[in-house]
Amino acid sequence: MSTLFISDLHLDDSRPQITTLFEHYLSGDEVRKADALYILGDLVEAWVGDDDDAQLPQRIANATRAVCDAGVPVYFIAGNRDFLMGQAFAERAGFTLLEDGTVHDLYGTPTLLMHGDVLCTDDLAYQAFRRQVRTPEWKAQVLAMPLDARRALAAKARAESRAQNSIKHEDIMDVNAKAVAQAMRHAGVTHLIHGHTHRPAIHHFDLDGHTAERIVLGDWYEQGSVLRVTAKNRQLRAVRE
Ligand code: LP5
Ligand code: MN
Repeated sequence: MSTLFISDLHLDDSRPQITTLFEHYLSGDEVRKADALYILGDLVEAWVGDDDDAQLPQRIANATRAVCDAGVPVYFIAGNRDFLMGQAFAERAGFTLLEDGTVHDLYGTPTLLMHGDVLCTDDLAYQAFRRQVRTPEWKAQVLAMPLDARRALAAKARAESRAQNSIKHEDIMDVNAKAVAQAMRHAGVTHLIHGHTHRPAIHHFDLDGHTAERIVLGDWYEQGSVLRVTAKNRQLRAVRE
């Protein structure tokens, strides 16, 4: 009995070995015997729409659908790289889309699940960008553009983001402790799992007199990273071939 969490795979044609690792991991025993698999955002490097006819989205859909067909539910929370993913792809891929900030019960422990970007409140430029691109109007306008134009826009946004990240202080790109406490308080939980920052760790801290736990998932740039939760413990570890 275990529940698995992954995020920040950033699947992309430039890292074919990671796509293969993802496929192998999803077809292996650990996943096939799990109670559920959660993907907490940034599954791909850049999602330009559910109508993308490239090979990668199809491979992803095949991999996750096989997990769900094997009886293991797959849940997905969008990240800042795949916020344009919608219900059409979720249906093809057999997974359930969850709102960022959903609380699920894990073996008796209510746990807040997020991608993590909303917690980075010191990153004012990013939060302004996020507010702009997450409105239904902005998304509809972009999704109405031809695929090629969306791919070009995503490439521009990636280049701009990379340039800005290189001059931002590391601390600005981490979560803000007050935002973490506020989100947990608001959700009424002492446990939080998120990705985004690529700083895998299990943090313990005091939240209004209770011991709270925040687990940060790792990225899949060079190897995989998975959190395995059971009724007894939580194990954050690497995934390799
Ligand atoms: O993603 P990462 O790790 O580099 O940095 C994130 C934040 N950046 C982003 C931007 C994404 O990388 C862009 C890719 C989206 C692909 C799918 C969308 C396709 C449609 C096109 C969308 C425009 O999320 C970064 C944070 C960092 O995490 C740490 O938290 O700091 O935030 C920024 O870089 C935001 C910038 O500071 C401000 C905005 C830059 C983007 C400008 C877009 C311009 C688009 C082209 C216009 C002609
Ligand atoms: Mn992210």
